[in-house]
Amino acid sequence: MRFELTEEQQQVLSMVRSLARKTIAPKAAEIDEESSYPEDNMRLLAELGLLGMLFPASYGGSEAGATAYSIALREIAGGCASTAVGMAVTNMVGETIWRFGNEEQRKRYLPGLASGSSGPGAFALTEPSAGSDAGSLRTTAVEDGDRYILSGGKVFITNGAFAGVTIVAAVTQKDPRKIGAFLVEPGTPGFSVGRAEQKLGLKGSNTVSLTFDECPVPKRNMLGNNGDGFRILMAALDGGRIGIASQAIGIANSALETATAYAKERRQFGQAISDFQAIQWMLAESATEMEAAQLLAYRAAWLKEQGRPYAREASMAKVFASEAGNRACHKAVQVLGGYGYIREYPVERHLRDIRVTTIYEGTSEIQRIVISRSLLK
Ligand code: COS
Repeated sequence: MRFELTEEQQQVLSMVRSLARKTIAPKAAEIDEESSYPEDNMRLLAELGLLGMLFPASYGGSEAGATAYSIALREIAGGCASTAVGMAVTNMVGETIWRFGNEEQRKRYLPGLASGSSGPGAFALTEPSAGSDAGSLRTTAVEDGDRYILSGGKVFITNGAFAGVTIVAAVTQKDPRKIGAFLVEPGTPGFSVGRAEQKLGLKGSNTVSLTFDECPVPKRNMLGNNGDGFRILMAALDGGRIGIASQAIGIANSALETATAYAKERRQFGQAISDFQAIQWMLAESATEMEAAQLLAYRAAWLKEQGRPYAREASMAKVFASEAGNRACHKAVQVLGGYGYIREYPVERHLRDIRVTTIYEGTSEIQRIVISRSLLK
């Protein structure tokens, strides 16, 4: 067993950490304050090959592997979590098209996603009445000659207003479990985007509802075969969950770093507050939990890279990293006291940004279902 990054992974770490700290982090407070989509950051990520990390160079990607991707996402999240979400969904969509798409679909969509020229990717599964119960979709796709007619609506779709391609799940047959995954382009008749949601955190990420009003999608835009959709989307979410774990680790590490520096500077009762055991324990607990989260995320990413089953490990990494990360951000605010609660320091943003990591791409409760099913089957 070797607890070491490869030379390439180390290079990704140095490059992305420096980008995140020097260029991305300084703009994060403004992006949050103005709830503005981080277009410049996304352009930078594209230039550095960070939007197509999970598919080959022949389609414009950088094929860096799941571990390097997890490292890059973690570092970007530590700088600006809103930017990291846009990056995560674009990579997940690209990987899904690469894994399940045919040659024509790969050529049509992957170069634009990686270079940013087509806009980011979006992943439209969730509906008003189908969240955790992803199999209860109501959006339908009815066969009509050489196309499907999509009708229905999606909610909470990241990147939705800017996406160059959106993977849309819809029921294609009488059996509601028979789901198709469609590649839908902006401008398709009947496809419209709702207004951006006002969120607690991740304010710079774009979250919208999508409506499909008799929207014709060519048959050639279906990923895989009719009925494969649920499996494809669940497989995409397995990888996405390593991404959310990495994102939570990045946010929490940043909060811990701020709390540690603050504790050494802040003096009360004639000494630095870092001399008090109460503060030391909070820092120690957060550091220990985030280290454990990191090991879980690395292991899930490693299994994925080996082509071995990793759904359970991805869920373990996601549930642990997001819950421990929330605890770490909560403690960071506590260490900073009143200064943790105001915008002068970034920890209040970290606390708001990390909150959703126990919710999206499968709640903590869903992760526990996935883990326990794999134990009990
Ligand atoms: N990879 C591949 N296939 C999978 C899979 C996975 N990770 N998980 C399930 N499947 C397949 C199953 O093998 C099954 O196929 P068969 O019918 O051929 O046996 C099919 O999908 C249905 O699976 P299952 O019966 O387990 O589905 P359930 O409705 O019981 O739900 C959960 C499974 C709860 C795990 C799923 O609905 C889920 O992950 N929900 C959360 C959704 C989510 O993360 N939403 C966030 C959206 S993005 S913000």
